[in-house]
Amino acid sequence: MSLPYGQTRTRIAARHALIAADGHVKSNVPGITGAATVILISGAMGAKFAQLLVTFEAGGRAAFPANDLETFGYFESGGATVTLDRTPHRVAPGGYFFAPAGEAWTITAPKRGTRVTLFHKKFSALAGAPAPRALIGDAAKIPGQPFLGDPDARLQTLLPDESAFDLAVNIFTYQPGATLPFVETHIMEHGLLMLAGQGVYRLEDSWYPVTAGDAIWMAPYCPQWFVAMGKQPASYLYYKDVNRAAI
Ligand code: UGY
Ligand code: MN
Repeated sequence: MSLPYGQTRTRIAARHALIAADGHVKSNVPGITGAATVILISGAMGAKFAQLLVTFEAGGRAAFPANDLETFGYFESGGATVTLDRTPHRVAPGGYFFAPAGEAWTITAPKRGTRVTLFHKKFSALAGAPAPRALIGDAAKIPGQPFLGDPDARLQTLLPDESAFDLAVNIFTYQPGATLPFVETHIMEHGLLMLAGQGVYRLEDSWYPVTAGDAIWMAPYCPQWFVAMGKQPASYLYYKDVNRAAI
């Protein structure tokens, strides 16, 4: 359904943002060719990480050199070859990869229309902990665990729960009517992409109808709550910084 002339659901506040697909504008990003790339969340907004949505054409490519950024990539649709640690892996929808800081990676031979979300973060090392390792995974192989005992709100944890990792990326799936059990307020920052369904997201003192394709930024300590609504389950992919000291 198209929006009335001159309107958008997008809202950019100081400590949270909702970015609806109707306002997307492409950026040229060094290292990515043959793709439409939208930088949904970035330092320009006040975030300490970046969230990019990349839609590849056939023949598109992403090639990132080794640097101090770590990258998590999630394939929402299509498929492509991810080369990590000089090893190629064919990745299908639901597939994901993690490239630690200091490791080059590429995405090549994408099917036309392949949609990938990339999270980039400057790695924060932890004294005494090993550096996190590269990995390739498939969300379909990660069981959804009931969140705080609720079987209608299930969490898939895509990265290992180890102190080596300074970020987590999860998929949260809610049956219609299921909710986050309380309004969370926490130091961790979030970047989120609605993958399916719809609901209402509370961010600070605002309540937003949200739907598949919407992206959300939550600054540290942004009070947050969600209820899934409609006839289908709602699910979202989200980033979180974890496992590091407060100061
Ligand atoms: O992991 C989380 O903090 C998660 N429960 N937050 C959220 O879904 N907004
Ligand atoms: Mn949270």
